[in-house]
Amino acid sequence: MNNNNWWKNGVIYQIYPKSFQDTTGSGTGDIQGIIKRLDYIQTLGVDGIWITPMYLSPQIDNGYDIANYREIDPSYGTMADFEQLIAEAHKRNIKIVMDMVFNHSSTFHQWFVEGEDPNSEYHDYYIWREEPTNWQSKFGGSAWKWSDKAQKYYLHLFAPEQADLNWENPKLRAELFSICQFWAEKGIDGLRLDVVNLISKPEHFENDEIGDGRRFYTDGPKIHQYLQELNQKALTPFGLMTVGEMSSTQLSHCQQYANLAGTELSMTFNFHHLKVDYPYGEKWTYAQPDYVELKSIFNYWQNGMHNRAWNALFWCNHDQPRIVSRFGDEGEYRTISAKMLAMLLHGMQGTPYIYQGEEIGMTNPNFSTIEAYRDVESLNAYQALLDKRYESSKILQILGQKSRDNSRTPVQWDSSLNAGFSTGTPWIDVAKNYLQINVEQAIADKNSVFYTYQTLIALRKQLAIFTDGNYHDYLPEHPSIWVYQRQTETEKLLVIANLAKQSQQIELPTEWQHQGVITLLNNYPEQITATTGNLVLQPYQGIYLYQ
Ligand code: TEU
Repeated sequence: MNNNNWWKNGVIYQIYPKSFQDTTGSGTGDIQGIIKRLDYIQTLGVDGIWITPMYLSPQIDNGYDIANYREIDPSYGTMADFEQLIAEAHKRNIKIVMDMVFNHSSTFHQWFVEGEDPNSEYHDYYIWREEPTNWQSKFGGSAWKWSDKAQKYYLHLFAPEQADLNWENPKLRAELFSICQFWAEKGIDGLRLDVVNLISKPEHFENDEIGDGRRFYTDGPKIHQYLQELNQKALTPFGLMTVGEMSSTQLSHCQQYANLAGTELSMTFNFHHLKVDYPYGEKWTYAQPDYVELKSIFNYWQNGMHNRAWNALFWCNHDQPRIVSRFGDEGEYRTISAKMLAMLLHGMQGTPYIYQGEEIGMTNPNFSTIEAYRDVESLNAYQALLDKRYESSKILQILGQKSRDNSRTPVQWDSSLNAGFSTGTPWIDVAKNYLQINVEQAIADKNSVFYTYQTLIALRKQLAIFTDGNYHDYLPEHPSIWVYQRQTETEKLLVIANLAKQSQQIELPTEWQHQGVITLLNNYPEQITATTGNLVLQPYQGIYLYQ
């Protein structure tokens, strides 16, 4: 499949299949459900769909614990269903990007089941030590687990059922490259590579006296060598677009990971912008976001990657809370603030990703009991905070703001039972506001968030400024107003956003104070004629001025 950089002015829609659409009454989403909703996705106008893992898995981490990389998990359907999905998507000129988890496999994978035996050829597919280091799993607790069979510890940066793979082993690497070829020959168009910047471990493992160990394996010693080999042997030969999920990464590495020459990956996700409500880097706190820090991070990455490498842009995914709950307003300004947040992100350089439900302004579910939570990370955090003597009510407040479950509630399709997601009992509760917030309502309401996303996707194709313009922040120090300019030799775009619930006034940059400025987009009805210096911004107002 010819790549031709379709993603440079494209937009990608992320599907978390378990929560997307169930067609069997099982309570979990399936491939036929995705096929059923392709026309809806096509209406939005996106160029591709990223689907999180649907491979055979015991579902300890909802599919990021893969037990067979070449088999579709029966809960999602059959390989024939998947082949039908590829064909139906391609009929609609929608590309399919699959999620590949190459940092670790499930401990139920045959490689690990046999590899626990030190004499097995698969033993060296994993990382074993006689003595553990003090490294911590990202889901809490030690990153090492004892194996009686092996009489050694194995490394697991995530759940104990997710054993880290040993990329030092050329046979293991060849297995993974062959898996890419298998799916490329099925007709997929790209891969999202899960925590791929963690695959290169240090030669010697030592305790981390100042951290949780991530500094030893993040953007590790051979990471670029491994990614170049992956590119040469498994990506370029099949024209696969790739987006690397880069955990705790650095700009200097992403400039190389996503270099415009395409020698490693097409683009990278980083998460620095989604830690501005983590005081001192601590996720499990109830805190408000720091927008000065948010603007600074985007300024750093937009300018650091411009003309060198390619960003993946996102607010939401299956690991993050819903953005309208996080940086917007769940109440009277929900649609207004959701539109403003969409305009802020889609005005930048990079490939925007829209997470299922984001396009209709879905919110966090605000679960009131721990029994409603499903995610291994959430449940581990709950117990860890209980152990620290936190009140349960306080922990639920924190989980309600920060947990990954927030984005994993079923897509709200309509106001029927279970929001039209399933005729069975959903694996996780539907958010209670589905009667008011659902796709059917959004499509019927020309003023809905959906049509703002549809417009933004179309604008990215119509105007080169979105793809090519540089980035300049006009108000870096303002606590709740964001004004940035994109510019090329022939076009200028001014993106203005009020991140507060109160009206605020700004003075327009002088080069924008004249006739002939076009209001390209505005989440309020009145038109802006930027003929004076001052501009009153309504609560959560977003404006695109163009010239
Ligand atoms: O996420 C890795 C990652 O960086 C985040 O999951 C983060 O570390 C975690 O949420 C703790 O805050 C990828 C997948 O997106 C995630 O769903 C998987 O759980 C994880 O890798 C392990 O495969």
